[in-house]
Amino acid sequence: MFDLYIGNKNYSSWSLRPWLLMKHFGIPFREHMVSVAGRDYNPALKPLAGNARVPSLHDDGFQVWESIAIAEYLAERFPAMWPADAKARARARSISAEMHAGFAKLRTAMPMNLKLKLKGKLPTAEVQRDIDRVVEIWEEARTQFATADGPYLFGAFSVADAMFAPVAWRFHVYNVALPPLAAAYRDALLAHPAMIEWYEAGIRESEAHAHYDGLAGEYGGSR
Ligand SMILES: N[C@@H](CCC(=O)N[C@@H](CS)C(=O)NCC(=O)O)C(=O)O
Repeated sequence: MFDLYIGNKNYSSWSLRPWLLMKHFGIPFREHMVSVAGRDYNPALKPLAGNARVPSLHDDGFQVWESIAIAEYLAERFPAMWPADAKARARARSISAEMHAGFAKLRTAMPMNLKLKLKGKLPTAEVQRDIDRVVEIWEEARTQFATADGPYLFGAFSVADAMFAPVAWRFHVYNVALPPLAAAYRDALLAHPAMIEWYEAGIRESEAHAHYDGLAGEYGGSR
């Protein structure tokens, strides 16, 4: 039996990734929520994961941590989590790894916080570079690799969509202007039933963390 340890749904973008993947593919799991406060890691989480962070997947007690490694572990059992075509699969892996390793400027300037209602502001040049790269990745996948099997990056929902899902919330909450293809893909992610389930649970949470909430004023909005 799988146990998935996640952080607060309002804030924990990394936790959303494996949670969404498991929900989309109908994999049964027990969900356990721990409090996260924007720390790089938390020694209190060490019993749950070697890296002292969430998400962490336990498979009958065996621990798998790091969102991309959790996705790979699951995909070994459920190969449909990656595109069937070898080149599409390779591209899906490249962009998933790029997401896992990069986009620090975007992540720092626009942390996931589902409760914020913002007007938005002009991104710095560095943040805009990250935004432009996300748009480029999405447009390339949708125009060169997507099959007719769905509105997601490679057609049917894959690990790559789970990896980019929190970015859809960021673009939405921080009011980032997107060209039409990227906007349509963002909207497809936001309309996913499991994304809606996560959002509705997230906005009901009462815990508040200044680290994430403090940005509301900067972007002309409120919590
Ligand atoms: N690279 C890790 C990042 C995980 C991470 O940064 N998790 C945060 C929550 S989103 C955490 O556990 N922080 C500890 C805390 O704030 O207590 C992954 O891909 O899973």
